[in-house]
Amino acid sequence: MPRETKYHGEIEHLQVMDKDGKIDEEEKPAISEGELKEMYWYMILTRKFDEKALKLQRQGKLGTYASSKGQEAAQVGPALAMDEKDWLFPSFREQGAYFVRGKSMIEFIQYWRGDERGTANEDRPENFVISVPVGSQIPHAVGAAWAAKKQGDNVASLVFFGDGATSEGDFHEGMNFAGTFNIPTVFLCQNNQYAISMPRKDQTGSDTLAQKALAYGFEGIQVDGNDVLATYKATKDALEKAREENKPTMIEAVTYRREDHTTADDASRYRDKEEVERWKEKDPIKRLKAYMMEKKIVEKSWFKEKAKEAEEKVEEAVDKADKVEDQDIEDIFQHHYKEMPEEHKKQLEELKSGKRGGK
Ligand SMILES: Cc1ncc(C[n+]2csc(CCOP(=O)(O)OP(=O)(O)O)c2C)c(N)n1
Repeated sequence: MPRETKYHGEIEHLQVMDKDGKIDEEEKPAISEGELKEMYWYMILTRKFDEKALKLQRQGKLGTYASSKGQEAAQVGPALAMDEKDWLFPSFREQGAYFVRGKSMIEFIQYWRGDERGTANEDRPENFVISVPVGSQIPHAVGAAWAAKKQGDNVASLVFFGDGATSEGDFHEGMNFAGTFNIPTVFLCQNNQYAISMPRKDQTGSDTLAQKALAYGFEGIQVDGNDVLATYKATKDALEKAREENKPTMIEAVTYRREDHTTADDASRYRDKEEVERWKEKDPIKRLKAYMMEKKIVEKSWFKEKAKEAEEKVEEAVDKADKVEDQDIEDIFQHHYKEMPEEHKKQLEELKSGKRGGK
């Protein structure tokens, strides 16, 4: 006799807006025209930043960079659904979410130039630092939400990670803890179809990634990750449930990484152009534009103006980042230990004396 489970193995797939911008009115979240404009603005800003960052990297003016092209809706929608005091735990590809949360582009450029001051978040600790180790931010997000719950703060944490991270122990530990102890965390998996060169189908035998939540005793939902209304709605609902009922949720945002994994990668070696072209058709920015045009929310010229404004903002940030003074060499040794170990002191002295290079 098969044992009945709570979810009967079914995973909901939410789409509010199709690839042509047509809306399912029943699923549409309560959202104002101003909020729609905000969504568009952050998506176009993220796209323009991305384009510029790739150029800077090619010119040798930025270190490695992980593009978010095509994933803007999967980042901007959830970030806009958050309350100011909710905790954000990004990985390394969430510029869209960061910009919504007020992270400056200047700091972001600094970070990708290897300047750790770019991660400074003393003024907004709820915007956690970038996590490059895959999945390590997941237990952090659960821990922060657990602490918040114990303190009686009515906040939730939201953690971004990729499809590849679902194979990491940290993912399973975080999910298990959240399910067991009713932790208010929203697990937002951007399934962008690849973990560097590894396609999603080779990552796991599960039909969906969202269904992994069921094994941990909480809800998993799949959304069209290129539909900003769907990502917004699913995240808003999940965050409310987290804050009000202390229940975690996993959201799988199905999307596509249109560029290389990072600037150190060449995706043409493992996927064909046709696939990339197919996903281009589902562009998240194009579809929101189509919807806004159809509903006559703005004039056609508005989109051009916003694109131009975004380009100007990005250029301005690059100019300012170029003028930031180099960091002090001692900064390399900060934040590791409360007290600097002898070996580090020795290395610092050597650096200062020029024996090891540096300034
Ligand atoms: C613990 C760990 N293992 C391996 C790596 C090398 N690495 C960097 S990104 C990446 C793939 C991540 O794929 P995914 O989680 O799907 O996120 P995406 O890059 O697609 O956004 C790997 C294996 C790493 N940074 N950390």
